[in-house]
Amino acid sequence: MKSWAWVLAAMLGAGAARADLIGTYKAITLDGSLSDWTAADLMYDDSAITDGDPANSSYANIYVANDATYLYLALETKGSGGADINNSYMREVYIDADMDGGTGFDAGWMTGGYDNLVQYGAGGGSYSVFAHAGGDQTAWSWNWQSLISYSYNGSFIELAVPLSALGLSPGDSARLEFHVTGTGVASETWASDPESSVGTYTLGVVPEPASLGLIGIGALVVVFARRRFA
Ligand SMILES: [Ca+2]
Ligand SMILES: [Ca+2]
Ligand SMILES: [Ca+2]
Repeated sequence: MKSWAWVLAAMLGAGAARADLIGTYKAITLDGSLSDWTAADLMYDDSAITDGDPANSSYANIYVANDATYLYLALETKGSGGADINNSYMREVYIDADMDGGTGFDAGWMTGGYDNLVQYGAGGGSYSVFAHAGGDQTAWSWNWQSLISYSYNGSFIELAVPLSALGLSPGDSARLEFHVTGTGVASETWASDPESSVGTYTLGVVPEPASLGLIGIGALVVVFARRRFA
């Protein structure tokens, strides 16, 4: 009884959390280099991304991290030359910043309700974050919030989106969907999961000092000792 319950819990956990990510708190250098990203920052891998056409409009991996100022996104494209902002492709990231499907953009099937839209590309003309205007959720109506910072090199794009434009702070959660469209795109790229299971990114918090961790372990030892001798 105990063992099959454990197996079931493990299976449910593995199935439910594929694109969810507990973020790492760190500053990313926008230099078009993958060197400051690790596997722990990988939110969507190839299996969780529906490939678009042409290949270099689509993604192999999407990484996410944050500090107290920025949400950092790394978009690793397939093929070659896809990262260049001067491509005709429009790269979009949708953010349900309040975790409420009843607010923000919903094309009619988006259970997320996306409060913010990040756009990059479109022949070099787009590098901004917008907020949904509110009201009719199906209306493609957005208010400009801020420019974003970006860097690209070969097949790698790094973006820094100001948290102030998203109303997010470390410890908050937000659902992230993505999309590639624009001139030259024959087939659009989206998250491959059903919209209802689009991944949730929980913003990383500043790591606690080691001394606090040791105090915590000490407290556990005291509790354990008291139980033993009670
Ligand atoms: Ca970098
Ligand atoms: Ca894929
Ligand atoms: Ca929302």
